[in-house]
Amino acid sequence: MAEIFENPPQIDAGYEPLGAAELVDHDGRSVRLKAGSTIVEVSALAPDLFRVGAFPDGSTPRYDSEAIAKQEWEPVKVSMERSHKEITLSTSAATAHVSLDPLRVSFADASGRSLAADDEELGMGFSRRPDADVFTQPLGPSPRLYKRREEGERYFGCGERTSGLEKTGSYQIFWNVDPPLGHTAAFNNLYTSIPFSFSMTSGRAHGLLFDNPGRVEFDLALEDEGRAYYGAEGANLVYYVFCGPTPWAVLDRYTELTGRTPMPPLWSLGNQQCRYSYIDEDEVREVARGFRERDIPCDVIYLDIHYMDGYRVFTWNEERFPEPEKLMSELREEGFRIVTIVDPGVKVDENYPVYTEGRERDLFCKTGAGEEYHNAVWPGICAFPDFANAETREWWGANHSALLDVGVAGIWCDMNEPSLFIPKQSTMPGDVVHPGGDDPKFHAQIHNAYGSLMARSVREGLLKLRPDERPFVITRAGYAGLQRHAMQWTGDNSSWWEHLWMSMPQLQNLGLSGVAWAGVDVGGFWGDANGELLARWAEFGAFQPFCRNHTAIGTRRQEPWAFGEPYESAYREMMKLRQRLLPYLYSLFDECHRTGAPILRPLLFEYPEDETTYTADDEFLLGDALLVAPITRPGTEHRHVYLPRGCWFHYWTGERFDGPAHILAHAPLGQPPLYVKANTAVPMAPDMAHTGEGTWDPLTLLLYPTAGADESVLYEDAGDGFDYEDGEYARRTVSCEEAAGSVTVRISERLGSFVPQRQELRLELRGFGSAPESVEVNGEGADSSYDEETGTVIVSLGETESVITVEIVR
Ligand code: MIG
Repeated sequence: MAEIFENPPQIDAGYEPLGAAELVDHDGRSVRLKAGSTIVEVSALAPDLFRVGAFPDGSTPRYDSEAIAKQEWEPVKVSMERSHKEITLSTSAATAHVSLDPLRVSFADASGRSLAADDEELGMGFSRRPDADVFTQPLGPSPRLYKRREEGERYFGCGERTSGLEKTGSYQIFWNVDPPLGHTAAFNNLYTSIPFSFSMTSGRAHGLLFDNPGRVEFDLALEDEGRAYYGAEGANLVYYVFCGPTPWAVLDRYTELTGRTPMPPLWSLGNQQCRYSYIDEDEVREVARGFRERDIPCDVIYLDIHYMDGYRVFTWNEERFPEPEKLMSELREEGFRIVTIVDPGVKVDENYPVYTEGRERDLFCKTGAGEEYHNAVWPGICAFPDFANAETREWWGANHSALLDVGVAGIWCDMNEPSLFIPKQSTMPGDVVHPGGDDPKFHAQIHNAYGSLMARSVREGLLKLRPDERPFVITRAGYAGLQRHAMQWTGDNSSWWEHLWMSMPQLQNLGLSGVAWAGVDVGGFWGDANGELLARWAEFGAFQPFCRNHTAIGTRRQEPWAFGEPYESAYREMMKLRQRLLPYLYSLFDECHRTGAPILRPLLFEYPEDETTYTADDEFLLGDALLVAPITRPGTEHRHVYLPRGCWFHYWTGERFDGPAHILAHAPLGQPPLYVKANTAVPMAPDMAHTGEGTWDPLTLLLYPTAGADESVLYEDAGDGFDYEDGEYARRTVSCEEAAGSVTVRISERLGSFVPQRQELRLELRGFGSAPESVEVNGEGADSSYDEETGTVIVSLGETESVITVEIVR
């Protein structure tokens, strides 16, 4: 694995930038040029989205890719201008400048700001030196792209990474591996590769997706170099530029191109518990009982590899799990669902139908000599499905009936980099062949897509097996666009304080790279946690889009109660808070599903004009209403918190802060620094042991009114199934405005045909110094109360579909 530690020289001897070009063709959105033997196409796909493709063998442009969900774009109004030196393509929002001699491409947004401009000298082109030292087969000319770093440009994104939020000046490798234990800053690539750089330049955002599922490298521009490098080993050069200028606009367009996060089943947002492994039925029952007896919310328990018969996928170990169906239906009564792990390796075993069928139908990867490719993983010698083949994906998906038929609720895709045992923690050699039906490829050409293709096959399979349920698929490996198929967890972190901190930049950069539905193992996987670390981790984990506690074989127990008090109580309170926040979290998933906006988001996403946020990677926003700043050091109850502009209220004490401000927060165990933005309603459910225990009745809208105005959105639907796609949802906007001591809360009419089953909608208005003078609902006297001790006004409302206006005079 030595190559992941070495940064190869940026400009290799075989590199030749493209020279002079001439126009050969154009249509309503594209120009096609020829530079030497290379065909280059520049297209406006949408007003703020351009695509550039360069095809060195002069072939017809091709853009099919596992990353791309949308190939056909609506017509876009483009005006083309042409001189002997330059062609420009202008939309209502941006311009592509194509200068012809030499061929260089640059972009500008509507304000004229230059972005993603080719480096004058190095531009784009191909290196014709075969990279024979990395792969045994030459992959043809290697694409290289050099972009100017604009003054003040800072880089983020890049998907799942180690280290901090900002990536400026770093060298990023995109090559999916099962990395060595530690996940330290000494290397940056992990299990998933998203070759997408997200830039901020003086408050304005843009992005660049370098679409190549083979090995990709970025050099994100040291200041003195003034340029960024994007390169791959072989294949055509294809990239997309998202002109922004807001972070919202970049993510919206990026996820329109690469696909949006599907709506999750509500149960999968509940607390989840895992261990490698809960070894048999008794242990699973005992863990489930542990949650209910201790009143700690939990919805899901995982079965890791020991549930299988000799690690054969799609089988059950009859000694450990003699009656899986009974187990799962009993657990279901208690509000637990079971998710099982599935690895890609299929044991080579003549008496194992999954293997013999895959072999007979020719669905496995091959060696260059045409033999079935074998390597060792948990089951021993295995064959590996060729997920690039649609027939394989269908077959693999259908095999999940063995799990779903007995009641498994979701599927956990592991080891899908793929990770192999020979040599230890290696991956497939680049010259393994994916026959791919009739489109054979070397593994090196599609390596980073293997995990996504597996996840895709599982999602599609689950949709066929249970068409009325939203699939729950969790994956370790993937490529750009993986959010369409699965949610991502960040693999084998360690029970270290450093990894508790790193979870934040990791999830924030994933969110900036389209993967909003993600989470890290709470408590850490490798090594032993301790009570304080585990409880502090829960204080962070409760706010993740995905909240699962997991730990490795041979480590100390890590269930919430493993270390006794006071840690157990702190863990309980955090999971109760998460459970109560589900209406808020679910509303954020709806927003993400429609717009690509991250759920757990960096401050810069909301406050791009504030450059202090660019390095604030030990705190984050959940939606726009909650700011969380977890404690990530042992033995400390205080930390620095940066609050951006606006007015913030400390959730536990009600103390008010006016940002921008640097403050010292006090955070005793069980009370992580959590701030609520003024005038932004946070919808909250009642206490429940699991998501299915009851309806959200009453639904509380938590609000801290203050002079000014803001609003938020409440989204509800059945929590599973697809009726929401036919309008069966309920969406309303809650605005809150205060002027001259008078607070107006307006709950808009309910959009959509879903009718929430509840009696009461409750306003909880905090931060009152004394009982309000008057409270009126729709102009009439209201059912309200005031709690002197907490300064809280409670207004009880009925659930109606029409507008509700509440007026409170302080
Ligand atoms: O070689 O299935 O990241 O979560 O518990 C280790 C056993 C394989 C790696 C996963 C981890 C899982 C473990 N797996």
